[in-house]
Amino acid sequence: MNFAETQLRMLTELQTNKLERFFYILDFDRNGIIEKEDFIGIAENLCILWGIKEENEKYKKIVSGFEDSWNRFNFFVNNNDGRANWDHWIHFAEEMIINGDENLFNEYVENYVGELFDNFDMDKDGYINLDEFIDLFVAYRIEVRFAAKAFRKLDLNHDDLISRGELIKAVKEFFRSEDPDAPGNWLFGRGVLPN
Ligand SMILES: [Ca+2]
Ligand SMILES: [Ca+2]
Ligand SMILES: [Ca+2]
Repeated sequence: MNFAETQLRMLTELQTNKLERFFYILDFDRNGIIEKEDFIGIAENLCILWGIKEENEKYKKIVSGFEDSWNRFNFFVNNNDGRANWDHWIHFAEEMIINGDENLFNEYVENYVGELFDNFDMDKDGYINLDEFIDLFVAYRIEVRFAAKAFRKLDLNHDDLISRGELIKAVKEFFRSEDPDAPGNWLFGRGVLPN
């Protein structure tokens, strides 16, 4: 291994930009820290969107799904510290997402995509359709006007469904790609952010 290969790759501006957006989306109450309450807030938002009342069994199921997501996020990103600030997140991203072991990165992405399917593939057909994708945008309070375009970008084979494989590719590109034209940049709307 030569010296260049042992150097940590630095985050590019585009990657930082996308990681910032991801942080912003997860920090549901916008207090600059990602905590369990943010994940619960997103779950509750979804329940309101789907008209599911608190006394309904489904409500508990959705909230506990997001609790599981939080537990995994907390485990991966901040060693179960209970809260992740921007420094935690960017440190994790640089070490694990950009420079990390390929197998761990793949595991992280597959876990994450599994969560998205658990939480948003409402009809359990193994695909995310446009309606389900719009729900994801609404739940995370992403500007919905970008949802249809983002959906078309991520639907690589144009069958009007996002498959698990397509979503895995999108998440990988979202986290890692330095290419401003990568379709995965659209995972959470509007491609490359203007500065
Ligand atoms: Ca927060
Ligand atoms: Ca579905
Ligand atoms: Ca497709």
